[in-house]
Amino acid sequence: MGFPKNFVWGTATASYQIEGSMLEDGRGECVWYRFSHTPGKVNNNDTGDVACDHYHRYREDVALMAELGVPAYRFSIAWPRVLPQGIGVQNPAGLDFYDRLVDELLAHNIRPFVTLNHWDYPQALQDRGGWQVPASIEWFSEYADLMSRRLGDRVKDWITHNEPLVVAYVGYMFGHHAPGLSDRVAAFKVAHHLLMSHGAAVPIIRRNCAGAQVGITLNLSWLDPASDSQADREAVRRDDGFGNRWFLDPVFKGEYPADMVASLGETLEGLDLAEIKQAAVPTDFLGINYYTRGVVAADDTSPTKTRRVRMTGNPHTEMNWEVYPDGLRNLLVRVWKDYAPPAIYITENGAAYDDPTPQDGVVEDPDRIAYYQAHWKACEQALEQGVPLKGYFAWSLLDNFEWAHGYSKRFGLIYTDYATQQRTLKRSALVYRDLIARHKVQR
Ligand code: IFM
Repeated sequence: MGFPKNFVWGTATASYQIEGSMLEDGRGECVWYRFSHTPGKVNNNDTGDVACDHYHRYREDVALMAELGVPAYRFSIAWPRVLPQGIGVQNPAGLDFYDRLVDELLAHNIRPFVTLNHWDYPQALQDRGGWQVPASIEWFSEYADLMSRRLGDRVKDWITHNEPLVVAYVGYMFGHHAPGLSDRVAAFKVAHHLLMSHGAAVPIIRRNCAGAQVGITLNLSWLDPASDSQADREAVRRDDGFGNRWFLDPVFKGEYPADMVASLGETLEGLDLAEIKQAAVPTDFLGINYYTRGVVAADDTSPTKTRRVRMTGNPHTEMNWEVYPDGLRNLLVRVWKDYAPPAIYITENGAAYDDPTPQDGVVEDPDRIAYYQAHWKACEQALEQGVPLKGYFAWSLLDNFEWAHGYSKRFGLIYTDYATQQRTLKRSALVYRDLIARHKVQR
């Protein structure tokens, strides 16, 4: 395959999804702790209290990465583990944990990519208004300052936020994620402050960390119209505005998309939309999380509504997401042409399947292998078209806590037996190992 020799291959995780030890060693409560402990919010009332017990087993997990020859690892910091109240008093045990993790990675020649906000948000700050209030920008800046001072001598790759869309819309508009609100006005405030805080944090990280490469990760969709009708094509335009341009335009152009501002009207009341120019600080890369495409139709019940159409011709994963690798290539080319980021990383891509239990020391997962291979091909095609794609992170290293789905969805390259915490490589991990070995850079 035509990947450049310096292409960065990695795996990704997030703190709440794997660490466990929720209130151990001085860690403060996070919004997902509160949410998952509220009956009925998460499938099976699962919580992240133990998850993959990575807090205690990180050495084993790093050794597994090394065994697979994975040269990079994207993980996130649990903000309330290092600042239990979100700001102010630091937690030495939490800071030490991330020191040890980074050192362990470097000792195994694995390059750490740190995400500051992958939804593990301090409950103490939520109680003060959370991302809905402008002070949240200052709070995030303090946290970014602390972590980049602490780790900046060893960590050079930084991601401010993971998927601000999901925090804002799924957490505050649809209520399926923490904090579980159904408030459209709040959702756009949250998106605004997340984007603004990205703009505030980037120069802080640069100041503290010589040679830092800083970016943001967005979950972006490739959208196709359900038919060739004008109504369906306009529906695509609206969904693109809502899900893609609402986040891309601020980061790369310093403005919100005018068509969306007009159609959202009063929903945006109270926001100083012009200040969003501060979100457009130069970033070194854009992280893109891609899983599936959307097929969009106009909704006959309202001129502004859209609906998603389930395509029956292609396979679907356990998340009921269509397997559509062409969407990844199309999306990469589109984002590059419309926004010209200096570099792009796929910071997440992968698939959940109903895996069998381990047999003879391995888990056979042919559907996941097919998914990955098709998406690697799409990356290769994007590279051939000139997209500055610098790396790819498989989601996820381990089966883990899949948010409102609890432990029912397995995304891992490595199978987690939650009762025993035994890890078993899936066949897809071995296929990924072989792909990486074929492209290995001698360091
Ligand atoms: O597990 C999540 C991850 O935390 C964020 N991106 C999507 C993944 C799969 O749903």
